Amino acid sequence: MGITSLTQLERAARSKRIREIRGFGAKTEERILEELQARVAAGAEHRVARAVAAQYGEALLRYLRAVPGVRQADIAGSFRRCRDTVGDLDILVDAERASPVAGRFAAYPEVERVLEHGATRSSVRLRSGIQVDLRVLPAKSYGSGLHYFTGSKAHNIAVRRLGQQHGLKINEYGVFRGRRQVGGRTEDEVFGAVGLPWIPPELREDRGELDAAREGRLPRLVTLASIRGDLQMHTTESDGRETLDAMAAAAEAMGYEYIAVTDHSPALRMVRGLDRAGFRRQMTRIDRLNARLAKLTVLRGAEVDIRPDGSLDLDDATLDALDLVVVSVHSKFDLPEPQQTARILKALAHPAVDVLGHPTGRLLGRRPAMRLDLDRILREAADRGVLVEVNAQPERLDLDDLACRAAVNLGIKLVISTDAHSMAELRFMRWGVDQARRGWVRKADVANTRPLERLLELLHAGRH
Ligand code: DGT
Ligand code: CA
Ligand code: CA
Ligand code: ZN
Repeated sequence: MGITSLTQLERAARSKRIREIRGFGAKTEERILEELQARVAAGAEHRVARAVAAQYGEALLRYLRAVPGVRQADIAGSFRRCRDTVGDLDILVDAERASPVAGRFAAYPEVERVLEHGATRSSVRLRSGIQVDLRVLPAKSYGSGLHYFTGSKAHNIAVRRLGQQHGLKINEYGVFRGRRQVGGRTEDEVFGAVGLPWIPPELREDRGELDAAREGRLPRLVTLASIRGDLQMHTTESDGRETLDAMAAAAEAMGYEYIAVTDHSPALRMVRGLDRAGFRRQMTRIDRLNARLAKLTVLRGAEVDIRPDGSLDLDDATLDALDLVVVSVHSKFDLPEPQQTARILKALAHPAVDVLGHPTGRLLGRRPAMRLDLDRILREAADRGVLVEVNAQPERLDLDDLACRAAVNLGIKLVISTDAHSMAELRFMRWGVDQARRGWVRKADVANTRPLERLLELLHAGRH
């Protein structure tokens, strides 16, 4: 139909022209309009997934760092705080006065429109629709500028107030006592001026990080390097795009010690989930593969559907034979809260369950979290020793930051998994780790930072 924009798509659906195409009907038009409505409701046309912003922002950052006279450059703002979505990108540059950085920024090939152009402050819109604000500061202000533009606003205000108590003025240009600058070259100097250690950007939301810093109890956050394996992924046996062998080879090349291959159960018909016999064959293939693999151990897993009534979509004997059982909701996302909660609680009560996958079912900008009593579900998981997933798919990031923190406070062990459907998606681990860090998650809180034996102990402790 020659449609190239969402506006055109909406117009075509409203004027009932889409149903004239073979294979499309009134139902499709309805679904398209619903989806467009959901995007507006979720603010999707204004915020982009952080992983998407990274593709544009990190390329632009490399470009800027290569401009003559640029000494340092960083992406600040919500991107640096690792929020799941970002409204715009804020890039900070430390450059010599003579540097052509502002002009080069405006001339970047991806720029669609220059919104504001000046020597120290510019703003553009990229062809991808993402807006980028650029600030150029001298080296003596770089740390305070980075702190200021990293935010959050609430954190900044709290730090500035602390500064006032110390008789200091803190802004993006530095830390000042009267008219004399006493700091601001680095972020360490900014925090140091108010008697605090450096606080990781992920925590800067005015959610207690200043008190924790003052009392010496900032969490030592989990890092990507401490992840030893990935516990959810799919292969061509269900809806993955690559074979078991290919996924295992990719994971081994990444230096992982173990992975769990978790193809879907039969209820997910559209993805050709495995039935009992299918899982038996898959387990045999995994056993043979393990015999060949030098370093990696492949756990025999499944991502089993939680049916609307809370029962599991696989028989007990097969569940028992598996090394790792992830249970997730993939249907009936719109049940009323009491039913949805009861559904998941019932699934958690099954003795074979190891991990609760993507617990709220949200898809950023497309589908809100299910209505459920998450606190009740997390407490049940804690009581039963069920691990809870932080799904690292950039559109899921489920649990979200606050739920991660709630889970950790309940003593739950989290699992950060990519839910990869291809080898490339194994790299999504980064987004999951960042999300967990926003939730104050430490290495010890994450099951897949443990060596295989410790992980298996944890899984067995959970089987009841
Ligand atoms: P976003 O872009 O909506 O995802 O969120 P941010 O946090 O990146 O917000 P943005 O781009 O409006 O501003 C970047 C940072 O600049 C923000 O995190 C804190 C700082 N900032 C902006 N406006 C103010 C303000 O009025 N007061 C203070 N203290 N800081 C501000
Ligand atoms: Ca921003
Ligand atoms: Ca901004
Ligand atoms: Zn799933």
